[in-house]
Amino acid sequence: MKLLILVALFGLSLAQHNPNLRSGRTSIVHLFEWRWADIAAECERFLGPKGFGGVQISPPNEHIVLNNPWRPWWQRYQPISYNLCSRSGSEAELRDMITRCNNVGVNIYVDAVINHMCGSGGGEGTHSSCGSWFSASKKDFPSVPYSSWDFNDNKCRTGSGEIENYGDPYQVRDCRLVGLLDLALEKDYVRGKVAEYMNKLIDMGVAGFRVDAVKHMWPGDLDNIFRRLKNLNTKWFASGSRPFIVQEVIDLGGEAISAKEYFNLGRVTEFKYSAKLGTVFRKWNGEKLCYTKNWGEGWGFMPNGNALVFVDNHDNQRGHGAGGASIITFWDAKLHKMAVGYMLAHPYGQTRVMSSFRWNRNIVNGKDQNDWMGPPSYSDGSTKPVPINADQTCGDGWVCEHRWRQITNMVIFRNVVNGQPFANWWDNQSNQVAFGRGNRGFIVFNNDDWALDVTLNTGLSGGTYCDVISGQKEGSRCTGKQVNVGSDGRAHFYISNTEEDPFIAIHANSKL
Ligand code: QV4
Ligand code: CA
Repeated sequence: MKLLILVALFGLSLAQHNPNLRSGRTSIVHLFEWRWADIAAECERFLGPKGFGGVQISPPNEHIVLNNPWRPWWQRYQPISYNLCSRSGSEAELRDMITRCNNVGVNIYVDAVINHMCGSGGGEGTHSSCGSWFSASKKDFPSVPYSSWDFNDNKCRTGSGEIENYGDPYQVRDCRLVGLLDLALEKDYVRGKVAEYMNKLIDMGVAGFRVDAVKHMWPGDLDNIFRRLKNLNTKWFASGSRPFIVQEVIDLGGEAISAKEYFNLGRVTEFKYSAKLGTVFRKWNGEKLCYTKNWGEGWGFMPNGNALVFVDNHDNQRGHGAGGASIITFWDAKLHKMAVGYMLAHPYGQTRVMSSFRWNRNIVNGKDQNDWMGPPSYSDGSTKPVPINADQTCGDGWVCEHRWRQITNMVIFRNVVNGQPFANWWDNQSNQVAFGRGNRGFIVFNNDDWALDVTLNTGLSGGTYCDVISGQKEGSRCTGKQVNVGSDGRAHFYISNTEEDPFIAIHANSKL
């Protein structure tokens, strides 16, 4: 009996590591600050057909609306209630998006902000995305409802009520993160309200959650909440499917709280991956691409089955949350394409691609003065739609990295090589490396300051392949480079270091 219970509990926790991706799809894209109507259209016209597995959306719940600074992106990380009207749209639009994305095989993952409500200095009134009245000073949020009893202030022991020392796990969990009113998640009532919110989304058809600020919540409280979650909606998912859980824990080492405290509850964001990949591609601190032969657990990253990996995220791309100068974003387009290509070719982790908006970046003494700027919007503060140009890129300040040919084609590459082992590694003891995935795909990088000119064993069957970086296969021809693989699996590669994209990728489905 005891054994049975153990097996059941273990099974439950492992299930929450599964992103529930459908039909050979492997990657998630974060459509940061997109409107629900645009995501629905993007699922149908692009993400579904191109093999994307899912979308991480911005927080869908009611949030504070701020004037100073003007409508910052981070106002959505200050909940006012669990009503589903936000800067991205109404509840009806959210429901329509979830349905339409599910119908084309694309999952929706919700960014769940459950550690706190708005900042203590958030004022009083109806400056909220659904117009609900609230009072930050009285800790009164009648639309949930939460009252002052539902917050942690008595539990927090610091003089300021703020987290003052990240070396003290009690402060980190029980005090306010940058002034944000900290919820008492030990209370059955609060747990119930949070679970009710998440279960409503599960019933609407979402596949899981990116849970915000997990370091600031006790694993035991989260365990209790996650156990209250329903199985996924059987209209789209196999019966008994558990919601996927990605926990945001920034653990670069050296803090009191480590990522592994949360491993049994779901996956965890691996921030070391983002920081290290940046240093490697930038060749900082003596790093070289050849040192990534044992990339993954060999670099001290968490176990493969626990990791959610990314090149950059919405915080570190603008210097928030463990954002260092090494992080590679769309602002460094050439390096970004290579780093994302590397991530998508490599078997380690569940991959997430960032899709950003442009802002007026203005770095003074290492700090971006405009790191607060929200998405492209009209003068009334409402978010602009995402227009699609004739060449399939996006307009109006939407970067759409996921639509860059090199990145889209690597999302497809990852689907094609899914389940294949890491194979046929080669390096020049510097920044030229190559590796394959079984007999299904092969990729070659030149991040040195000289040309790459070498014949390599690709592991692929003989034939002519289209490089999916410089172009792709269209009908019976390649729009970019061609690679001839001999019957012995060997192929010659030449990549000039001055090329716009100094890497080549070929796979089973890009064969002529
Ligand atoms: C200010 C002062 C405080 C003061 C407070 C008083 O700085 O010292 O106590 O006023 O009210 C914004 C402002 C911040 C302000 C706060 C409260 O930037 O200056 O405090 O609001 O009004 C995002 C942004 C934050 C933003 C927050 C809420 O990054 O700048 O704060 O949203 O709007 C740690 C965590 C990690 C976190 C990361 C950024 O361990 O969990 O920092 N990452 C997640 C999200 C992130 C989000 C939050 C957590 C909070 O990914 O986007 O923060 O939900 O590493
Ligand atoms: Ca907390």
